[in-house]
Amino acid sequence: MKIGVYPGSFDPITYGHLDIIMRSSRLFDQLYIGVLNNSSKMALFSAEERVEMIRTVTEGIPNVKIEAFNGLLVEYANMIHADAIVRGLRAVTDFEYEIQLAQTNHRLNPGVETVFLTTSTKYAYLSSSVVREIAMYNGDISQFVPEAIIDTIYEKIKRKVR
Ligand code: COD
Repeated sequence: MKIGVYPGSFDPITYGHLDIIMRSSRLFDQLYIGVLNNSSKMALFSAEERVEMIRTVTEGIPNVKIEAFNGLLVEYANMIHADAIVRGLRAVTDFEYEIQLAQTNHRLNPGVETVFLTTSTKYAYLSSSVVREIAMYNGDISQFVPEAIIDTIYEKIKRKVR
């Protein structure tokens, strides 16, 4: 049984993330989505809220399991017996960070490989921070995130800026 883990902040999940989830779920028997819960990284949504939003939008994908994790990714990957870490690449700007992360993780745990999926071109520009910024100014985010989580995003931002 091949196990993959797609880790990230997912603050919030976007169509770009969802595209990587759908495509990588076909490459593994079981795909874990690991939501980073480290307190050092300031997130708009709590880990529980991010997990819940991902659950909502991945309901139809049977081999996906969503969990929050703390600490080092390689330790989480070990715990769930992952064969590979999945990451998405949008542009060369992602590459420097991603290669450093992959090489560090491989150094820490040579038993887990990192595999990269290139973004679908229609989502190459998309990031969670773009979604947060547009929502902050009450802009239309419907082409960036699934409809089922749009209200949750606006409500959270309204409460934060008050
Ligand atoms: N199209 C394709 N891929 C995309 C898109 C898009 N539009 N948007 C994002 N992605 C990809 C990203 O490139 C990334 O691969 C993934 O989706 C998740 O993105 P984010 O931004 O939600 O998550 P990150 O990059 O902040 O996640 C960072 C980690 C949580 C993986 C990292 O910080 C981590 O592992 N932290 C734990 C501590 C640790 O082990 N550190 C490493 C050793 S120093």
